[in-house]
Amino acid sequence: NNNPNQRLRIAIQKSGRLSKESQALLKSCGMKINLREQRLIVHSENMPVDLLRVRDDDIPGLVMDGVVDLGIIGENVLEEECMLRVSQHQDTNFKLLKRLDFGHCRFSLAVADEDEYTGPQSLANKRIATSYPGILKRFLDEKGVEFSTCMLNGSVEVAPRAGLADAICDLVSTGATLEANGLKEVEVIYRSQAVLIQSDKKLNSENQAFLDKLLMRMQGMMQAKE
Ligand code: PRT
Ligand code: ZN
Repeated sequence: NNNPNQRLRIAIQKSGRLSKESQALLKSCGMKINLREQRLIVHSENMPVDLLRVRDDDIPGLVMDGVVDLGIIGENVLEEECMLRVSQHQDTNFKLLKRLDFGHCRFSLAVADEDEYTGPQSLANKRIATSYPGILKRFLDEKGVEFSTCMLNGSVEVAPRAGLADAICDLVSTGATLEANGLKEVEVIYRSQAVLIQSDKKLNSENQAFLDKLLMRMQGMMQAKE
């Protein structure tokens, strides 16, 4: 264990679509955190917790490797990391503690408005731009559709117009981005929301007791919101 002070470590997205609500959730449980500073690690002032603020893509691996105890992450990123690790024969151990009911989105295939789409077979031998190639490949493999990918970590929605790909597979919430780019959603292949995950590494008894309390408070907060 390379955690000398034995405080509970929680990884959250530093800035992006999950960060505000991740912070709000912890604060609603009574955790005092000073997030004005742009630091990687923030120590809670009133609880035995250190927050690690990182890119969302790093969170599943940090939890699976036991570098942090807990993480708040979108299921799509978690699933993609699991698939990558399985393919590389690495550990994928973690516990799903809670679905958090924010960060809802769907991971969908989309094609140009004018393109004909009658089912996954319409994508045979096409090139598909995406940031999550593992989930996409699993879906099209199951359908027996051969395709190639164009890996993009941003601007996926402009790929067809730019001539980089024939179709895209991207996260959608309102659908406004697809519409603005002349694309239509033709297949939802995965539904995602933010989740709280825990490393398989055993916690010391104080941290375990503290985590139990935190989870009770979270449960209470989430029920109150309903
Ligand atoms: O910098 P870092 O790597 O941490 O962040 P990121 O840019 O990789 O991720 P970020 O902050 O964009 O998203 C984090 C997580 O939020 C995602 O992994 C999802 O689990 C969740 N989420 C929920 C979304 C959306 N909704 C969403 N709409 N992630 C991205 N989008 C994007 C989408 O890619 C597209 O560009 O929003 C656009 C579509 O939105 P609509 O409303 O126009 O349909
Ligand atoms: Zn990311």
